[in-house]
Amino acid sequence: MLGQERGFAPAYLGLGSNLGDREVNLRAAVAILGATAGITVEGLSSWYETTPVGKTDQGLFLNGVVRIKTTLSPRELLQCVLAIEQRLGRVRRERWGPRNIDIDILLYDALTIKEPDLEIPHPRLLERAFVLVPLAEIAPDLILPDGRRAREAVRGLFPGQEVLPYNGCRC
Ligand code: X6L
Ligand code: MG
Ligand code: MG
Repeated sequence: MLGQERGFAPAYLGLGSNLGDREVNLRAAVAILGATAGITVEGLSSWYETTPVGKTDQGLFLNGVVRIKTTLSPRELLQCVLAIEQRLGRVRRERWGPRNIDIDILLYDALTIKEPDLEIPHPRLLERAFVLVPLAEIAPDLILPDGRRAREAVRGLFPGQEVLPYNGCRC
């Protein structure tokens, strides 16, 4: 391939919601991603109900991970996920506070980017059970930034961070 041309790059996105109908919010984000030019959804984890990390006095999250292939550059992909958050009505109130939808770029091919508003791989990927568990579900052999496979990274993880399979709302 020549010059800037990249073809389809694999990327992994983390999804999270702890406001409103969490499952509807996550599904809407996946649907919009799949309908976006330059993005193909290749895989989707189960949903996991997870205890909040960082700011702990808020509702339980639903988290999941989606695998895409994309012709968008990392920066175009960032613009795209921010636009999807906007379209789904995300309002940024306090830092680390409750949100109806959060879409984070976890990995983009083998790229490393360190810019103020865009860090890939996601800088806290390896510390977050709510990201690693769904990632390991859909990509157990994926090599992480520390050289381990995803399936290795989830073992013996953070006793404090609960990540439970979500079987749907029974109300
Ligand atoms: C010390 C200080 C240790 C801060 C950890 C961790 C901060 C995670 C922010 C931290 C710290 C975050 C989600 C969440 C958030 C989510 C669950 C964040 C940003 N997003 N908890 N907390 N799922 N379970 O998607 O990730 S806020
Ligand atoms: Mg996040
Ligand atoms: Mg985010």
